[in-house]
Amino acid sequence: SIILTVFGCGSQKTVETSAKNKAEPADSIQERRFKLGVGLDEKHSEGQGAQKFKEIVEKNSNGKFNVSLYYNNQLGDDKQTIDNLIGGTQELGVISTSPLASTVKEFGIFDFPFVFNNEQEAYTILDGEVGKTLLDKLPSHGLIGLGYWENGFRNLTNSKHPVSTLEDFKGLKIRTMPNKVHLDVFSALGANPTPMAFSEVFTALDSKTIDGQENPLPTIEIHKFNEVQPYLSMTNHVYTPFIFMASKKFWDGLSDEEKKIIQEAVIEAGKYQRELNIEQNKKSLENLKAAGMQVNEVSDEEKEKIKAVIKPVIEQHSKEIGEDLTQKMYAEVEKARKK
Ligand code: TK8
Repeated sequence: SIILTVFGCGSQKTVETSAKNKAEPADSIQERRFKLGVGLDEKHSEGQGAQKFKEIVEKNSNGKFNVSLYYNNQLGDDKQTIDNLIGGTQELGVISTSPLASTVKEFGIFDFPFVFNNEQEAYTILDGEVGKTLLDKLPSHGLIGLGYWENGFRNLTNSKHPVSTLEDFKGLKIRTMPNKVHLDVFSALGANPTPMAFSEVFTALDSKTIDGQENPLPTIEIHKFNEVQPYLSMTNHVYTPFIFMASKKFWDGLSDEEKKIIQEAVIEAGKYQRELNIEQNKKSLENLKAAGMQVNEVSDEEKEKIKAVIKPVIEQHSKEIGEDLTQKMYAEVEKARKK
């Protein structure tokens, strides 16, 4: 940027102009290399979305930006990613919103079970006012929220028995994400929840340290959980968003034009990622069945029992997070349903 020396009021001040005031706009895109880390495999829609992001950003910066992609938590698990971004050792990352709730508690509203009936409802809330309110809470923590991608509706797998009733949860040692709402929900169901980083789950399942885990179908298939988990229960108990974040330390050093290129690519690649994820979700169910997993549905009647048991847990968390925000989310879901 340009340093101007301003004379006035008898004092001499130095003013730094922002890049957008510069005479040559082309100069506001500099040659940059940055890292984007994602938790899941290259084959998963998250990995594919990251590739799409790289393509768009490199093209729209006329080749000035160079994005290095890291899959499978190579730069660290979700919690580590948050620290890396805050510290500025990693520029960009995609994680589930759930582990972010220990940094910004309001993200916990997306861990409330059975809020959304389908992906479209989730998009309305995430891309609307509620989603934006939450993104706006990140900069004061050294993070920039650029948009929501999709992890998706979670289903339960385990090695003991089919889970089709409330009773069936009792005593199951289930890995949860590091997140208070998830922990309390599975405790209320009578399970024995163990929070654990995603990268440790396969080994823990394989060695029977834990009985089960819950994740969207594409993760269960692509990360081969079916090889160590015979039972899949279609609980669809909660929708987990992915959040695409930047390090504030990195972001603050970018020109407006550079920020725009990255921001727009997050949204465009996100559209692609969400569509692909819905396709992968459908295909994964067929593939998991074909691979021999025993799949069962959970009846609406049992789901009502489950909801009743976890109701006090959600009420407690709503109070801690803030009733205004939770009420707003429910109101927006109702509005989306009426459309
Ligand atoms: C991957 C995680 C994963 C999440 C989990 O980094 O931890 O189970 O569902 O997708 O974000």
